[in-house]
Formats: sequence, C-alpha cells, structure tokens
Amino acid sequence: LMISCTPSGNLSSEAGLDAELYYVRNDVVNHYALSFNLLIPSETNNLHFSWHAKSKVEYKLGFQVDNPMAMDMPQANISLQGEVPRMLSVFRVELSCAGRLDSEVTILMQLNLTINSSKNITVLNFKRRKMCYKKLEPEVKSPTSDKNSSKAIFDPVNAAPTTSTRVFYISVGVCCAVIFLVAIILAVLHLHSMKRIELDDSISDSSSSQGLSQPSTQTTQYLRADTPNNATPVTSKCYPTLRIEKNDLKSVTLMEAKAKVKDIAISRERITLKDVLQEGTFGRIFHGILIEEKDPSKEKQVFVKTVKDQASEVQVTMMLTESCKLRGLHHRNLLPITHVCIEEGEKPMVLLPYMNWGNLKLFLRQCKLVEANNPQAISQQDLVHMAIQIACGMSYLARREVIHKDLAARNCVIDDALQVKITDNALSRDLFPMDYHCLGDNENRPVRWMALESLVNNEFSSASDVWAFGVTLWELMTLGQTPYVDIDPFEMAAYLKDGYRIAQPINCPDELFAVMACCWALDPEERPKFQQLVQCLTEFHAALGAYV
Ligand SMILES: *[C@@H]1O[C@H](CO)[C@@H](O)[C@H](O)[C@H]1NC(C)=O
Ligand SMILES: *[C@@H]1O[C@H](CO)[C@@H](O)[C@H](O)[C@H]1NC(C)=O
Ligand SMILES: *[C@@H]1O[C@H](CO)[C@@H](O)[C@H](O)[C@H]1NC(C)=O
Ligand SMILES: CC(=O)N[C@H]1CO[C@H](CO)[C@@H](O)[C@@H]1O
Repeated sequence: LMISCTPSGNLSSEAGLDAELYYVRNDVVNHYALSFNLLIPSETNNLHFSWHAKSKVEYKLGFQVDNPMAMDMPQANISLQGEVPRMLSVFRVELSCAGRLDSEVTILMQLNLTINSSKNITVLNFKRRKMCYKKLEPEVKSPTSDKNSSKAIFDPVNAAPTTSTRVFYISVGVCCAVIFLVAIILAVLHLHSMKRIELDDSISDSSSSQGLSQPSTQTTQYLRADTPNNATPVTSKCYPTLRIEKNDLKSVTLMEAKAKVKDIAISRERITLKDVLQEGTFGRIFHGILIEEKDPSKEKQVFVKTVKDQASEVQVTMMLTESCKLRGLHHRNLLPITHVCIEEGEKPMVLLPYMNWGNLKLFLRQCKLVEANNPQAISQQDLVHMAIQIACGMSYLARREVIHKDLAARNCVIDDALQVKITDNALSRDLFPMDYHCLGDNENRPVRWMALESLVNNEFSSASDVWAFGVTLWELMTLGQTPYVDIDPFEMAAYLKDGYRIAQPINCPDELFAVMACCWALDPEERPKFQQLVQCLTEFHAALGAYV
C-alpha cells in the first residue's frame, strides 16, 4: 500500500520542485508525515493524492473543516467508500473557500482503511491549513493562474450541482476582468499619448506610466490590480500612489527592506492566524499564535500585520520599513517588532507581541460608546495613568535620540491591565486614513498631530514629538475624538501660526489642559521635556487619587 501527496498540493509533475510526501509506503504508516499540519497557499484549490495497493484494501473517506463559514466541505473526485486501486492513481480533493469571512481553516481528511476485510481498521488523519479570505470581488485569479483547477471546475462530466453556480460566477468574474483590463489598457494608452505630447520623452515616460497602472510586476497579480478596490489609489492625487511613497521611503527597494529584517525572519509554519482585528484597503492586522521554536508545545499570542493581494510592492516595502522604527528597543511602554515572515510566495508578515485590548484609539472610542450608559466605565485617573505611561516610553525614546514622528493614540496599544505601549506606525495610514492628509506635496502626513516647524519646514525633533504627545493627551481626555476636526488640513499651519489650538475638552481639569497647552508652544525650546511631563502628570495623578 502506498499513499502520497506533495506538500503544496500540486501535482508533482507540474510543480517539479516539491518532493512527494509519503504517508504510507510499503504498508508502513509514516506517522511523522501525518503529524504535519501543512499550510497550503491560499491560491491552491486542489490537493492531489497518489495511491495504490498491492492487495485488497477497502477505504472510507471523510472530511472535517473547523470553520464551515469560511470553507465549504471539501469534495473528492472519488467515491467516499470503495477499494484502493491496484494501479497507481491520482485523486483530487477540492478545497474551496466560501468567501464569507477571513479566517485560517484547518481541514481534516480521514481515511479509514481495512486490509483484507479484517476487522482491523487503520485510521489515517491528514491535516492541512489554508487561509480563506472574504470575497470582495469576483474570483478572477484561480481560472487564470491555475489552469488545472479551472479545468476541474469547468469539467461538465464531473460538475456537481454546486459547481454550476460557481461556473456562472466565475464566468461573470472573467467578463468583468476582461472589461476592466480593456478599460485600463485604454486608459494607459491615453495617458501615454498625453504624456508624449507633454514630455516628448517616450522612454522614461512609458516606464513611469506603467508603474502607475501596474504596481506589481507579477502578471498573475495584474488582473487583481485592476479591480475597483485598486482603482481609487490610481486616480487619487494622494497616498497611496507610487511616487509619494517612494519619496517617503527614500527609494528603499523591497529587496533592501527584506534584507534588513532577515535576521528576525521566521518560518510561516510557526504562525497560525486567527481573527482579523483591523482591516484597511490593503493592510490587515490579525490576532495570531506563534509557536516557540525550541518547544513547539508552547505558544505565544501575537499581532500579525500583513497586506492583502492588491497591495503594491511599495506598500509592502513601507510596511516593513516603518515596522522597524522601534526595533531593538526595550522598555515596558514600547512595543517593537519581534519577528517577520518573508517567505517566497507568501504575503510578508510583521509580528509584535499581543496586547489583548488592542489599538488604543479604537479602545478609547469603545469607552466613549460604553460611557453613554455607564459614566464610570473608565476614570480620569485611568486616563492620566495611560498618559504617564506614554510619556515614560517617549522619555526613553528621547534619551536614545529616537524621534517617533507619528505619536498618536492610533499608534499605541493597551491590555486589560490598562498597560499602554507605544508602537510603530506601520499600516496606520491605511487603517486610519482620516488621520492623514497630504498638503499638495504628495506626502501623506499626520497633519493634525504635527508641530508647526514639522508642517512648515519638515523639521522633526523630540520637541515635535512633545507636541504630538499634547495632542495624544487631548485624544485620551476626549476618548478618541479627532483633533482640529473642523479645520481644513491646508489651513492648519496658518491656524497654528495665528495662535489657535484645540479647545479644552469638557470635563478636562484646567491643570491638565495647561499641560497640553505647554506642549503646543510655538517655540520648540519652550515645550516641556518628556521627563518633566512624566513628573508633572504623576503629581497630578496622585492629586486625583487624593480627591477620590
Ligand atoms: C473512521 O473510523 C473512526 C473510528 O473507527 C470513526 O470514528 C470515523 O467516523 C471513521 N471515518 C470515516 C470517514 O468513516
Ligand atoms: C481525479 O482527478 C485527478 C486529477 O485531477 C485525475 O487524475 C483522476 O483521474 C480523477 N479521478 C477520477 C476517479 O475521476
Ligand atoms: C491490527 O493492526 C495492528 C497494526 O497494524 C496490529 O498490531 C494488531 O495486532 C492488529 N489487530 C488485529 C486484531 O488484527
Ligand atoms: C497545464 C497543466 O498544468 N496541466 C496539468 C493538469 O493536470 C494533468 C493531470 O490531471 C497534467 O497531466 C497536466 O500536465
């Protein structure tokens, strides 16, 4: 008896690189192979198993998925009960995501074997994991990128009732894709002709306009890039178009960004993704589980920052670069990157230690909702305690001469002990688009958190971080409101120059507002240092305790 499968699920003949994984060979069960819980790439929809038996072996086949909402029950193209063929044969198991939610799904295939009609049953459990995503657009990719799986789906002989509806959706998807493709090609041609007239420089022109319409160099992603989701960045003047971010990154390439994090790279096998915590246009934060390298029975909870299919190379580069802002720093109020996963063919992932109440801004907003019914949900003293922790973390950064440049509640996280940690701003532009603006200079910046000298002269220092701390303190006291919400971002500099600042929040004590106002002194020299802020807030915190 022999049963084998390639780890990625592809047929070995087409993959070439994948070694065949033998589960049963010469009647011996390979329990080691069966213990693997292999991850299959999200674009792989079929597993192919090879098998044959020298004598009479009967089998029963069954499937289980742990999340039926995310994945339909797998379908095999052999009957669920029968005899193992005597000739070497291949059977296929179709794993299709339901497209209803984002989740990692564990699939169990159970094969019960009875040799020579004895009473002795051998139970083989094959485990696989696959990441399923909510379907936002018609499935375009699988029929084009994976010819074999599309053949299977379109095969009229094997077509089950459910596959006929899928055929319909896929046809619609293909039609949409073709229409989009034609539209994009026309647009690109139009752009070309316009630019030629303007620049009369066809060589550099063709490369730049190609870059705009096709952020990814891989042809398989091309169709995806044309979907409506991605159309907005192309037309919008602001982030996330290509050129702006290049500026931001000072032209770091993806290769360079990956090389910088090689030493903290880990294998994808060690990461299990659970719920999506936050989601933007191209980025996502998952709650994940990381298996310890030395002791696989030990697990650690992590945040996993990653990108979706439609993210461009520049967006990926930016996520990796920005994630490294606090790398290597150790302080109880800082949350630096711990690992990355940059395996070929997988979306890069950035791992940070988990904090169970998540993003501070979202947490504050949640408190605001709760506060309507329960005014004592979170006390002023708690909020001041959070501010002290942020000031402590920032004081450490200032001593190490690290300038954060984007301190805000959205770039902090919190846990159930009300412990607050400052983290980097990777993906924040995508997850909190309302907090970033570009002022015609193609750079997307947290305008409402920026000191005047940063806005006007692009000057950043610990003193400009102090300004942002003042705004963050205001965010805490207002439970996550947007500062300067009525001011046009273009007017911010003029408004600040004229001496206007955000108003004192209702219920915010004068002493506390005085602390914020000091942080917004026009002259950077006049602003308090973080060490002074820690001291002053600690005294205020103690005084609040005395009143209660
Ligand atoms: C295989 O056998 C086990 C135990 O005998 C049983 O619980 C399970 O349902 C069987 N699976 C299939 C697919 O028949
Ligand atoms: C099942 O599918 C595989 C691969 O697609 C094919 O080689 C095999 O002949 C099929 N088996 C049956 C019984 O249809
Ligand atoms: C069943 O199979 C196992 C191993 O294949 C063997 O150790 C055991 O003796 C068998 N039992 C019977 C009743 O045949
Ligand atoms: C294009 C391609 O990869 N075709 C393969 C599809 O699967 C069959 C077996 O079912 C192979 O023989 C083909 O080479």
